[in-house]
Formats: sequence, structure tokens, C-alpha cells
Amino acid sequence: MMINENEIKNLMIKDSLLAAPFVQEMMAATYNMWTLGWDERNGGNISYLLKEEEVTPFLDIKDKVRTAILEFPVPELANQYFIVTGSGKYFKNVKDNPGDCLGIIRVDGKGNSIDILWGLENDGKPTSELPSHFMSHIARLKVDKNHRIIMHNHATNILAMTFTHELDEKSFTKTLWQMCTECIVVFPDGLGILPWMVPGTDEIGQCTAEKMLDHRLVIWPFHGIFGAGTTMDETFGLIETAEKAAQIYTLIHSHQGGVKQVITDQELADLAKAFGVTPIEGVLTI
Ligand code: 2HA
Ligand code: ZN
Repeated sequence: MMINENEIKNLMIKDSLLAAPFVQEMMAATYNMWTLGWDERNGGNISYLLKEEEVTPFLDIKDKVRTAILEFPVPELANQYFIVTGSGKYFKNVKDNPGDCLGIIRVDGKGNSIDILWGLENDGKPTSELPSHFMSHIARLKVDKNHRIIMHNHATNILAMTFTHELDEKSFTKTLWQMCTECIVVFPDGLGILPWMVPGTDEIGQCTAEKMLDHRLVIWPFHGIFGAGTTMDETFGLIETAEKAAQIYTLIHSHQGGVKQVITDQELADLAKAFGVTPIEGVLTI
């Protein structure tokens, strides 16, 4: 069988791309989340802002596979590259089939469409939560120039807690801070909470992004959580820490004996001081 020059180039690029650190990180993170039970079926999505110089060693950026129009323009993200999970793709399958489940996309110069540069084979589309991801990236970049990752999943205990705890941001934050000593240090900026809304819409995207100006964690009641961060590990660790605290909450509240003692507000303030973080206003009363 004869293979032409273009086909050889494509095969080599495909091969080397799978070794790219950002592809490896997406494969590992999605698999870890699935293993933790946070991403049943096609639940969850990740988008990862990439620098052009990270992409060019692995991909010819002049070759686009196809273009997709954006229903919500994002001029703030013009010419930016992302690796994203695909709409309807199962996290459990990403590591065995990254070319089908992931895509590398670039927003055009005006922010009206995206070029698909690699992946999303079989006519796949970027995550159905792209409005929430893009709008959240825009919000986080306003407050953190090192921001890179938006991650959404259906973390089990956080989701459960939205049924059993009042949905007030301050008291929800305080309860989580009280559950594990490290929480106030990991998320001194607390959590934002939206009302229940239909997922996948521009509206939930706008509301999530508004919360992201003040918090790196945003809860969608009865659905899941959004996290933001500068690296995959940091973002994963942020959600993991909140989820662990929510697990402790659920464990102790199903315990017949109930709660006998908690970390006091003074102790939380001492922790914040010792670790040099500033807790959001209005949560601690000391
Ligand atoms: O489809 O989690 O919110 C994946 C989702 C939607
Ligand atoms: Zn979801």
C-alpha cells in the first residue's frame, strides 16, 4: 500500500500529539474523575487554555479540520487555543480514544467561530457547556492572568449536599471550611452557588462567569460543580478538597450521634492567618 506524503505527515503529527503534556493531562484527569464516580456516562467537561507555543511543536496550526460557528461571540478569547472534551463523550473512554473524545480548537480573530485543529473525530462537537466554559475563562482571566483551566463534574457528595444544606453561599462555605482543616487554606475565596438552571445555556454560562469573578468554585445545585485554576492539578485538587469536605459533612450528618464539636470561627481565622490567606468577608463571626 502506498502512503502519500500528506498522510505520513498526518500520521506522525497524530502520534506525537498524543505525547503532548496537555493531552496526557486531559487523559489522566478525565480517567481519574470517572474512577472517583464524578463523571457517569457523558457527565463532566474540561477546557484548558493553551499557549500557541505549546501547540506548535505537535500540530501544524495552519491546517484546520473544520470550522464551527459560535452562537455566543467571545471577542475576548480571539485567537486563543484550547483543548476541550467533546459533547456527549464519556470520560471513561478518553484515555483509550483521545482523538474521538477530545479536540484542540482555536477561536477566530473576531471571536465568532472556532477552528477545530485536531480531534473531535466523527464530526464531534466541543462540550455542550462551552458557553459556561468560555465565559468563565473570560471572567477568571480578568482576575488571574495565570488562569488556564475550567473543570466541571458531578462530584457526588457536593451534589448530595445541595439537597441537605441550605443553598446560602456564606453558610455553605463555612460548613465546608469546618469539615477539614485545610479547606479554608485551599479555598479562602469560598464557593458561589447558582439557583437551579437549565444546563448548556448561555444564561447559565453568564451566571457562572459572574460568580467566577469572586470564587474559583461554583455549585450548580442538584447537578454538580465548576472549578477554575492555573493548572490541571490545582483545579482537580480544588474540587477534590471541596468534595472531601462534603463527604465528611454527609458522613457526620448521617451519624446517629450527630456532631459533637466543630472547628471554631476563631480557629478558622487562626488557620487563615497562619497560611497567609484572606477568607472572604461575612462568613466568620469573631
Ligand atoms: O454533558 O455534565 O452539564 C455533560 C454535562 C452537562
Ligand atoms: Zn454536568
